[in-house]
Order: sequence, then C-alpha cells, then structure tokens
Amino acid sequence: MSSSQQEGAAVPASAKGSWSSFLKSIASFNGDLSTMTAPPFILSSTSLVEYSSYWAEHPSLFVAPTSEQDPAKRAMLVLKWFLSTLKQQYSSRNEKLGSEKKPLNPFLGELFLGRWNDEAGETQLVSEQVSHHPPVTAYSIWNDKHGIRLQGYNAQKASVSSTINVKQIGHAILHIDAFDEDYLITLPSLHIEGLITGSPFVELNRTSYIQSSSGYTAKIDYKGRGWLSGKKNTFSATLFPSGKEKEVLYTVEGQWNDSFTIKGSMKNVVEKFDAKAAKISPLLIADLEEQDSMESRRAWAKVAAAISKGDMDATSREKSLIENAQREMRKKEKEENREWERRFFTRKETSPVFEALVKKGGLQEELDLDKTSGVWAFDSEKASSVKPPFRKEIPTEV
Ligand code: HC3
Repeated sequence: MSSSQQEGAAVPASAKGSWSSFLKSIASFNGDLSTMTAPPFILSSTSLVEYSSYWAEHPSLFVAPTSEQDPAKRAMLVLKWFLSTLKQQYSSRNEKLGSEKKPLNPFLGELFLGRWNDEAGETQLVSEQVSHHPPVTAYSIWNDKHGIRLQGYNAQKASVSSTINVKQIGHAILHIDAFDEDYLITLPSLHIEGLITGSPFVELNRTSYIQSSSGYTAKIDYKGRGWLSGKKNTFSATLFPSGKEKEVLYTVEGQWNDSFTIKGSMKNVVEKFDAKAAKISPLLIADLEEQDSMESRRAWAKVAAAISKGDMDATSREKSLIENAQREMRKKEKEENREWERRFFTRKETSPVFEALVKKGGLQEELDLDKTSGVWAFDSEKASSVKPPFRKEIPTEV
C-alpha cells in the first residue's frame, strides 16, 4: 500500500480518529443511507433533493431529440443526453468539493424548484421529497417550447461489503410530445471508492437501460477502473432494435466523467463528446428570502451555514430543530388521521408506461412499491393549483 493509499491519508489530522470509527461503524450498517452518521469534515451542506437538477444541466442536449425525425437517431440522441448527465450526477461534487460528501437528508415535503433559461428556452424543474421513511425523491423536468418532459423518482438501498454498494430503486420516463414517444430510463448501481483514504468518490457498476416505445433498446455497461483501459468511470453502450441485441446501430465508449465516442454500425465515428468541455447552464432559483419555508435552501440555511463554519454544535442544534418540527407534524397528522399532502406528486400503485416498456425491451426491471413507498407520478392538476410563493417569479439571471 503506497502512502497515498494509507488509511485516512486524505483526512484532516483532527478527524483521523472519527474517520476510522466511521469505517468501523459502516460494517454493521443497516442499508438506509439516511441513518448513516458520518464525521463532520465529510458532511455536505446540500440536500439530496437538489440532485434531481443534474438531469438537465445541459438543456440543449436534453431537448435535442425533439428535432430529430429519424427514430433510431432520436434514440441515439436520448442515449447521448443520458450519458452526458452522468458526470454531473456522479462526479461533479467530487470535482467541486474534493470528494463525495454526505448530503443532507431531505425532510418530507422538501422542495427544490428552479429553471434554466438558455438557447433551449425555458426548462423547468420541480423536485420534491415525497417520502422520508424510506427516503424517496420525485422530480419533473420539462421544456414546453420543445415539448419534452422527464419524470422520475428514486430511493437508494445500500449494503456494505468491502465498500458501500448502492442500488438505486426507481426509474425515469422521458416523453417527447411531437412523436408521442416514451423512454424508460433505469438507474445504474454504484459503489463508493476511496473510503479507506478518506476521499470517497462514486464508481458506477453493472448495467442500465433506456427502452423506447419506438422499439429501440440502449444497454449501458459500467466498468470502472481495472477494465481494459484501466481508467475509472469507464462504460460501453450499444443501441439496437429491441430484441435484436446483435444488430447494433450505435456503440458508445469512453469515460462518463471525461469523453466518449459515438460510432455507427460501420464503426464510423458519428461524434466525440467531451463531458469536461460541455457547457453547463446555471440553474436559476429564487432568492432565499423569496422562497417558501419548505424550499430546501431556505429550510436548511442555518444548518448549511453551521456546516460551512465547521461548527458542529450549531449543526446538530439546527438539524434537531428541523427534525423535531417534522416529528411534531407527523404526530399531528397521525392524530388527525391524515397524511402529508405532496404538492406536486401523487402516489400510484403502478405505472402502465413502465410496465409496457419493460415488456417491450424484455427487461428484468420491476417496480418495488415497498422500497419507494409507491410509484410517484407528477400531478399536473396539483401543480397548476400550487400558488405563489411556490411558483413565484424566479430571477432570469444568476
Ligand atoms: C449514495 C449517495 C446518495 C445518493 C446519490 C444519488 C444516487 C442520488 C440520486 C442522483 O440522481 C444520483 C446520485 C448520485 C450520488 C449518490 C450519493 C453518493 C454518496 C451518497 C451517500 C449517501 C454518501 C455516503 C457517505 C460518504 C461518507 C461515503 O460520502
């Protein structure tokens, strides 16, 4: 083991003890990431409800499939957009903060609302914590000008072997109005690397799929370090007519945090995509004082400030205030025999679009209602009745 790989090499001197206790404690961990207690230096001041925004930080890639007439090319553009989101989803925090930190655990009803305004027009985001036990986040992202929307929800189930393995439970569905086309997007599994040294980062593993109603399947295999290239964050993807895996129309290979190449069926290079150079559009959110008390950044403002100052007493004090208020709300709801009314989403028992696409692609994916507390669907009726301050004007510039 080199010195840079030694236990706690990246941990501040004052936190070495707490890091090794943390590593020991995860051995007996129960699978619910929200109950994991991590040392202060690894806490993030961002709530998990914000992570939904990673799906559309390149709005022009998100809307690109809407203007492609050929269904196979359209499916390839959906695959390209999906692959372009991975760097943001799984390695942007690492790059910004130096390592993967433990996000704030969203409370029931927590909201994260915003929009992107750029050459793709307006793309809007609603993310809501629809369940606390188990933790589930639901989101809807749409661009009316281009007639495209993404709706999904996700939970995580973790297990510990030599590292933390995370299975994502849930899925996303992309709908394109002009072609009345749906794409089922399954979510990759991941594990945490760099735990021993104290600088955790995400590596994706196994396989995820994108299944279109137009009859194309994209299969994405995540490999990680040690595979042929020896590089981390490696993947290879193929796009084929559903049920004909050998009739590959496009292959994509590379690193999701760096660059990848899309090739046609004759091995001709269709495009090289540089994830590092791709322009990210800033998400516009309302000023803190304009936000509702259920909006994430406002609700967690004092906790976030305490974390940034490294003041752990204030962090636990402010966190407890939120947790106690939540406990009181749940108690009251129980006494009144009602449950918290979600602002934008409704719980369903099934998803006909999910079922149809799983069947079309012969996928093994199943809904797991227990682990996600139901299937969560964006409820446009609820959403249109949400009055300010939830949907008030958001500044058009950052
Ligand atoms: C596992 C994870 C929380 C869940 C994060 C998810 C799966 C959330 C949905 C997003 O769309 C994609 C996504 C990206 C990263 C996932 C996080 C990575 C680490 C975090 C754990 C709860 C933190 C573990 C603690 C520690 C100390 C290792 O950082």
